[in-house]
Amino acid sequence: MQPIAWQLSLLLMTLVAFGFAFVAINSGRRQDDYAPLQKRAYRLRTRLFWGLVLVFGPAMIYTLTDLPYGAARARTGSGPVQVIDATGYQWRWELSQDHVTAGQPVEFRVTSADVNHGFGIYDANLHLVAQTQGMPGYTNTLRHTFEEPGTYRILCMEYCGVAHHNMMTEIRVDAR
Ligand SMILES: [Cu+2]
Repeated sequence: MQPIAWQLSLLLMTLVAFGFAFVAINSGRRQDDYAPLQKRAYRLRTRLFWGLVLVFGPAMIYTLTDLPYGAARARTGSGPVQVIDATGYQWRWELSQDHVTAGQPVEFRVTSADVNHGFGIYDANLHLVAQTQGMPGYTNTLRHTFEEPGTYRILCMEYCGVAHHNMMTEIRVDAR
Protein backbone atom coordinates (compact mmCIF):
# COMPACT_ATOMS: atom_id res chain seq x y z
CA MET A 1 0.00 0.00 0.00
CA GLN A 2 2.75 2.47 0.96
CA PRO A 3 4.79 2.08 -2.27
CA ILE A 4 1.59 2.71 -4.29
CA ALA A 5 0.79 5.83 -2.26
CA TRP A 6 4.36 7.05 -2.73
CA GLN A 7 4.35 6.47 -6.51
CA LEU A 8 0.96 8.12 -6.85
CA SER A 9 2.18 11.12 -4.85
CA LEU A 10 5.28 11.39 -7.05
CA LEU A 11 3.12 11.31 -10.18
CA LEU A 12 0.77 14.01 -8.85
CA MET A 13 3.68 16.17 -7.66
CA THR A 14 5.24 15.92 -11.14
CA LEU A 15 1.93 17.02 -12.71
CA VAL A 16 1.73 20.02 -10.37
CA ALA A 17 5.37 20.90 -11.13
CA PHE A 18 4.60 20.81 -14.87
CA GLY A 19 1.63 23.09 -14.25
CA PHE A 20 3.85 25.63 -12.48
CA ALA A 21 6.52 25.37 -15.19
CA PHE A 22 3.90 25.89 -17.93
CA VAL A 23 2.53 29.05 -16.29
CA ALA A 24 6.03 30.38 -15.56
CA ILE A 25 7.18 29.88 -19.15
CA ASN A 26 4.06 31.35 -20.74
CA SER A 27 3.72 34.44 -18.57
CA GLY A 28 5.35 37.55 -19.92
CA ARG A 29 7.24 40.17 -17.99
CA ARG A 30 5.18 42.19 -15.57
CA GLN A 31 4.26 45.52 -17.08
CA ASP A 32 5.18 48.47 -14.99
CA ASP A 33 2.12 50.57 -15.68
CA TYR A 34 0.51 50.60 -12.27
CA ALA A 35 -1.24 53.76 -11.25
CA PRO A 36 0.48 55.67 -8.41
CA LEU A 37 -2.27 54.67 -5.98
CA GLN A 38 -1.71 51.00 -6.76
CA LYS A 39 2.00 51.43 -6.27
CA ARG A 40 1.38 52.86 -2.83
CA ALA A 41 -0.96 50.01 -1.99
CA TYR A 42 1.68 47.45 -3.01
CA ARG A 43 4.34 49.23 -0.96
CA LEU A 44 2.00 49.21 2.02
CA ARG A 45 1.33 45.52 1.50
CA THR A 46 5.05 44.74 1.42
CA ARG A 47 5.62 46.67 4.64
CA LEU A 48 2.65 44.95 6.28
CA PHE A 49 4.03 41.57 5.23
CA TRP A 50 7.47 42.16 6.75
CA GLY A 51 5.90 43.72 9.82
CA LEU A 52 3.86 40.56 10.38
CA VAL A 53 6.94 38.39 9.80
CA LEU A 54 8.87 40.43 12.40
CA VAL A 55 6.08 40.20 14.96
CA PHE A 56 4.90 36.63 14.50
CA GLY A 57 8.21 34.97 13.53
CA PRO A 58 9.89 35.39 16.94
CA ALA A 59 6.58 34.67 18.74
CA MET A 60 6.27 31.39 16.83
CA ILE A 61 9.86 30.33 17.51
CA TYR A 62 9.47 31.23 21.18
CA THR A 63 6.29 29.18 21.65
CA LEU A 64 7.81 26.21 19.79
CA THR A 65 10.51 25.88 22.46
CA ASP A 66 7.85 24.93 25.01
CA LEU A 67 6.49 21.87 23.18
CA PRO A 68 6.12 18.82 25.44
CA TYR A 69 8.11 16.45 23.24
CA GLY A 70 11.05 15.89 25.55
CA ALA A 71 13.85 16.54 23.07
CA ALA A 72 14.26 20.16 24.12
CA ARG A 73 14.26 19.25 27.81
CA ALA A 74 16.32 16.08 27.56
CA ARG A 75 19.60 17.88 28.11
CA THR A 76 18.52 19.32 31.44
CA GLY A 77 19.16 17.41 34.66
CA SER A 78 22.25 15.62 35.78
CA GLY A 79 23.19 12.26 37.18
CA PRO A 80 22.63 8.76 35.84
CA VAL A 81 19.78 8.17 33.38
CA GLN A 82 16.86 6.34 34.97
CA VAL A 83 15.42 3.86 32.50
CA ILE A 84 11.76 2.82 32.58
CA ASP A 85 10.35 0.24 30.18
CA ALA A 86 6.68 1.02 29.50
CA THR A 87 4.30 -1.29 27.66
CA GLY A 88 0.72 -0.47 26.73
CA TYR A 89 -1.98 -3.15 26.82
CA GLN A 90 -5.70 -2.96 26.19
CA TRP A 91 -6.27 -1.44 28.73
CA ARG A 92 -3.46 -0.78 31.16
CA TRP A 93 0.12 0.37 31.36
CA GLU A 94 2.94 -1.79 32.61
CA LEU A 95 6.02 0.05 33.91
CA SER A 96 9.27 -1.64 34.89
CA GLN A 97 9.54 0.91 37.70
CA ASP A 98 7.14 3.55 39.03
CA HIS A 99 9.29 5.94 40.98
CA VAL A 100 12.17 8.14 39.92
CA THR A 101 14.23 10.99 41.33
CA ALA A 102 13.63 14.63 40.41
CA GLY A 103 16.36 16.47 38.55
CA GLN A 104 17.79 13.31 37.02
CA PRO A 105 17.01 12.43 33.41
CA VAL A 106 14.50 9.64 32.82
CA GLU A 107 14.45 7.55 29.68
CA PHE A 108 11.10 5.92 28.89
CA ARG A 109 11.25 3.06 26.39
CA VAL A 110 7.67 2.87 25.24
CA THR A 111 6.05 0.09 23.25
CA SER A 112 2.71 -1.72 22.97
CA ALA A 113 1.67 -5.35 23.20
CA ASP A 114 -1.38 -4.95 20.95
CA VAL A 115 -2.61 -1.74 19.27
CA ASN A 116 -1.32 1.84 19.14
CA HIS A 117 -1.50 3.76 22.39
CA GLY A 118 -0.57 7.33 23.23
CA PHE A 119 1.82 7.61 26.17
CA GLY A 120 1.12 10.95 27.86
CA ILE A 121 2.68 12.07 31.15
CA TYR A 122 0.64 14.63 33.11
CA ASP A 123 1.52 16.59 36.24
CA ALA A 124 -0.76 17.01 39.28
CA ASN A 125 -2.70 19.79 37.49
CA LEU A 126 -3.23 17.53 34.49
CA HIS A 127 -0.88 19.54 32.31
CA LEU A 128 0.86 17.46 29.70
CA VAL A 129 4.61 17.40 30.37
CA ALA A 130 5.83 14.84 27.80
CA GLN A 131 4.37 12.38 25.36
CA THR A 132 5.16 9.77 22.72
CA GLN A 133 3.47 6.87 20.94
CA GLY A 134 3.28 3.28 22.18
CA MET A 135 3.44 1.19 19.01
CA PRO A 136 3.37 -2.60 18.60
CA GLY A 137 6.70 -4.01 17.40
CA TYR A 138 8.54 -0.74 17.93
CA THR A 139 10.11 1.04 20.87
CA ASN A 140 9.98 4.81 21.13
CA THR A 141 12.48 6.52 23.40
CA LEU A 142 11.24 9.49 25.38
CA ARG A 143 13.66 11.44 27.57
CA HIS A 144 12.36 13.72 30.23
CA THR A 145 13.70 15.28 33.41
CA PHE A 146 11.12 15.85 36.14
CA GLU A 147 12.08 19.09 37.86
CA GLU A 148 9.25 19.00 40.40
CA PRO A 149 8.70 16.11 42.82
CA GLY A 150 5.17 14.75 43.11
CA THR A 151 2.79 12.24 41.61
CA TYR A 152 2.46 12.24 37.85
CA ARG A 153 -0.15 10.41 35.84
CA ILE A 154 0.30 8.47 32.64
CA LEU A 155 -2.80 8.44 30.47
CA CYS A 156 -3.48 6.92 27.08
CA MET A 157 -3.80 9.66 24.48
CA GLU A 158 -5.09 7.57 21.62
CA TYR A 159 -8.49 5.89 21.53
CA CYS A 160 -7.73 2.16 21.70
CA GLY A 161 -11.03 0.48 22.52
CA VAL A 162 -13.95 0.50 24.97
CA ALA A 163 -11.89 0.81 28.19
CA HIS A 164 -9.41 3.32 26.78
CA HIS A 165 -10.33 5.77 29.56
CA ASN A 166 -9.14 3.26 32.18
CA MET A 167 -5.57 3.28 30.88
CA MET A 168 -4.09 5.24 33.71
CA THR A 169 -1.14 4.69 35.96
CA GLU A 170 0.97 6.82 38.25
CA ILE A 171 4.62 7.55 38.63
CA ARG A 172 6.11 9.04 41.77
CA VAL A 173 8.90 11.58 41.52
CA ASP A 174 10.92 11.86 44.74
CA ALA A 175 12.92 14.91 45.74
CA ARG A 176 16.62 14.57 45.17
CU1 LIG B 1 -6.15 4.41 24.58
